[in-house]
Amino acid sequence: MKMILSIINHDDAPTVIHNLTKEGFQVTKLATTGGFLKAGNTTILVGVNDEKVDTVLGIISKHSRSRSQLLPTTEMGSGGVYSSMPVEVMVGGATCFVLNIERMEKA
Ligand code: 2BA
Repeated sequence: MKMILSIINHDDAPTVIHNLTKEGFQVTKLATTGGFLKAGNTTILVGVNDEKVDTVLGIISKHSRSRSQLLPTTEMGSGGVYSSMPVEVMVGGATCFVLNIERMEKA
């Protein structure tokens, strides 16, 4: 058995979760925050048998888009004048980790 841990954009989360549950997968959704942008994202947990991993990754990938986001930065220039120079960062689609699960129990 595997645990798929996938970090996705907030805007993609409802569609990803809808399509996973429609296909019979159980999903847990966590509200998370990216360390770099310090912006909210969504992490989903999906526990599945090994042979279903590619199906789940396919559904997540199909419904997750990459986006460019502007990261505000401030720099001190000559003469002590601050200027803001936003940096463009590409975010996503989804960042997925597939973890081995030794045992699952519903107690
Ligand atoms: P954030 O940490 O907020 O990162 C947002 C985006 O900023 C990243 O998109 C990447 O394009 C860029 N970025 C992140 N750290 C950077 C750095 N040190 N220098 C330059 N650019 C950087 P994604 O790679 O698509 O990641 C989206 C979100 O997925 C991340 O949000 C983070 O919450 C999570 N994530 C990605 N890789 C991870 C990893 N190896 N471990 C844990 N979480 C990860």
